[in-house]
Amino acid sequence: MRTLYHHWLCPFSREVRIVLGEKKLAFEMVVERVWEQRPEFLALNPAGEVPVLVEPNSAVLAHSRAITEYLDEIQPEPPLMGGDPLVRAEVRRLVGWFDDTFNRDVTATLVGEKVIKRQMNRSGGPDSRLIRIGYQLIRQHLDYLGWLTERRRWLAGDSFSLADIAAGAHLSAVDYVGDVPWQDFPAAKDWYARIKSRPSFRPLLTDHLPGIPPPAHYADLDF
Ligand SMILES: N[C@@H](CCC(=O)N[C@@H](CS)C(=O)NCC(=O)O)C(=O)O
Repeated sequence: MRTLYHHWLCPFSREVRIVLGEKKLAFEMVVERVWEQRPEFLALNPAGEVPVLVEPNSAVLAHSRAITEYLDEIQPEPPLMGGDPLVRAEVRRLVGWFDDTFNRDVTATLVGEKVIKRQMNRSGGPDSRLIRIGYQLIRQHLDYLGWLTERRRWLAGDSFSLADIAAGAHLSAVDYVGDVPWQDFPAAKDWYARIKSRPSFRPLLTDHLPGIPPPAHYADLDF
């Protein structure tokens, strides 16, 4: 069996879960408390980060981009990278945008400060200055997302791709903590409604972290 080491609100792990769902590849999940730095886990990934995917033949893959592109190569249907080199470059740019820029500006500040810090029992409460910055910056990102979807059917062009998956994974983690001002950004909201209704996305909507329930609209397709 294929095994994914993950953490519930880790956007990078969520990307891999969605890709496995799109590709209809069966897998089991193991929650890894990365902050414990278990020697057995460090032996799988010396970076000490989730996601890590262990294949049925025991091959070990680490890093979300390495894993998602690998899965797209071994299971080409449905294609998630685009066939044209220019489209592939745009898919990669946008995956980088969400995994690097959006993550730094929004996911790491809102989800990181409010939930992950608490789970890791790190000293000190959430940094309210960082959270305020996250609230400001998410508005710019939602504006950009809406701008893209008003010009293209999906984020990188005509087809659903890893770019939509990366954006959906990050936004779903932020939505779990109730911090996405969807009502002010109707174009981004329309795009997210389409993402939410995909079967590959449904399992994420049933996630419930012990002691940290999601807001009511989190799993609602008509939010
Ligand atoms: N660039 C990596 C980032 C993965 C990452 O940051 N994972 C976080 C959880 S979302 C982690 O495992 N952090 C471990 C730690 O901070 O000790 C990827 O795309 O896979």
